[in-house]
Amino acid sequence: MRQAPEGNIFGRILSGELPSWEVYSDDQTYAFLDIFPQNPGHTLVIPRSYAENILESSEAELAACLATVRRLMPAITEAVGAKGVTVLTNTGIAAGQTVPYLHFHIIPRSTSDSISIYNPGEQLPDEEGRRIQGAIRNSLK
Ligand code: DGP
Repeated sequence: MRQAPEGNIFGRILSGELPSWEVYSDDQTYAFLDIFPQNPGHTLVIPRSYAENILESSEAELAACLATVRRLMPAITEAVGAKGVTVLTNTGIAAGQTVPYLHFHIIPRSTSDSISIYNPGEQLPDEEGRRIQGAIRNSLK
């Protein structure tokens, strides 16, 4: 089990040094309410074994996190009367990651809320699409 760097806020929550509104816990994951909820019921799921982000977590640890996310989604939805749920994880400061400890946001949604991290851009030109497609396929080799 990897330990979070000293002072890491979610590491301190996991160790019980800082309080949190725990909603679920098992031997691999821990889930608690976000202190700055975007909607009522906004929950964070973290692995007990430290990883800064999704890329540093093992497939087994990610599977455990997603199993917890999946388990909590209907419970949270029912609890707050949400109509939908957004699940996301920010990776890197540029993406809005403020806490360097892998966490999955579970954000209950309603059709009338104004949350949007998805702002569609201009339609992708065919040539640029082919260029990016080729670059990604090359990176995967
Ligand atoms: P992100 O921006 O993706 O790194 O999300 C970090 C989230 O963590 C953000 O929604 C606020 C939440 N958060 C930050 N500090 C605390 C804390 O001390 N307790 C709890 N419960 N949530 C926190």
